[in-house]
Amino acid sequence: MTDQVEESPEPQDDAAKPQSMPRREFIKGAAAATAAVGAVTVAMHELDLVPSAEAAEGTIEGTHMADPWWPSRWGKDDRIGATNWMSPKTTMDAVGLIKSGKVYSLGRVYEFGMPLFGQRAWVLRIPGNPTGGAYGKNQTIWHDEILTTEIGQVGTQFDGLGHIGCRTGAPGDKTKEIYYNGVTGDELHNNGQKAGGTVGAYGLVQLGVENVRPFFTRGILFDVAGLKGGMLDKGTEITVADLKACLQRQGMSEADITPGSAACWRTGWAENLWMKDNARFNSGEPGIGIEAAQWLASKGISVGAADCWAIEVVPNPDPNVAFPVHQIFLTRHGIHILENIRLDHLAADKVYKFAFIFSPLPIKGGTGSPGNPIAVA
Ligand code: UVW
Repeated sequence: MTDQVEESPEPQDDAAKPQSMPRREFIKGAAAATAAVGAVTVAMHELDLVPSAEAAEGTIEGTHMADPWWPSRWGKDDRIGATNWMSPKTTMDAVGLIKSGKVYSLGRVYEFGMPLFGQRAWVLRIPGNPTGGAYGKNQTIWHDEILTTEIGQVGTQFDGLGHIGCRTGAPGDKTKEIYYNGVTGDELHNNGQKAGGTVGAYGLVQLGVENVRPFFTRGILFDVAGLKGGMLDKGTEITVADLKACLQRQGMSEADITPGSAACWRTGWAENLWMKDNARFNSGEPGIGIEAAQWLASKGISVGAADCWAIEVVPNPDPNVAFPVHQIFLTRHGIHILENIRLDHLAADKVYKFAFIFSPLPIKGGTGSPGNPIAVA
């Protein structure tokens, strides 16, 4: 690869790590470690997230967010992040991977009872039976649905660049909440027109998911569950060595991860626990950590995807940090995230390279998108 993405900075100061933090306390630990002042506990999840408070101006010392991540390599006005890697050339490269024409659905069914993060909800109702009609002599009747949900953040979900940022100042200071390419929380909600004022409630005015380009690109599967002989447990970090071992086991090399690729890793988490043991599913997960995220970012991937709810190891082995991979991908590098996908069928067929196709719903101002990505082998 000629045009490498700049590596992210070195991660944490190990000396600062509490040594015996219970796993379920990890995010509370993160808040305490940043000396949260007057932070309000919000029961968002079994893991009780606490918003952290204090940080250095513009960055967070001693973390993967220690140096500024803007302007983006694609210029200060860029709003589409790593989808910039995709081009007609990468599309044709993906077409070249189609050999059998077999199509695999990577999306999960959206339904009542699927595991959800925190207090998110899935409420689908059909008004009337039928909803309308009958119309005309031919007596046409129809059904509509009403859906109440966090439309981009439930089930199989694609994270847009407005989903995750980093608070680098005092709580409430929207000018110090920083997202991809230095966009501030103030700009995200009201374009900076009302700095410090009421935020707009009608969708993000920047970095909304409608900006995302459709994906038709090279897909790569890292079958980590296959490598390890079964489902990884929660809190198990997938390392760069693991990803390299997957490539070797699969007869591939690092050269297979070309700029614009969709990188997918299989942990076995959802295929064993989805709607079978939601409490365990939600209690944490295996996934990549900071090291692997930085390595994948250095390869120029456009999206990171996995068969678990956050794609990253939860709890993180460093109890001082919460969802660092989300920040490395979305906030630092503009790399999208795709959660809760199916990969078991690809692994069963030993399909490790494929055309990855997904067009996120262009929901204006949305933080993410549901949908059914496909792999064509
Ligand atoms: C958060 O929203 C914190 O996580 P996710 O993107 O996994 O839903």
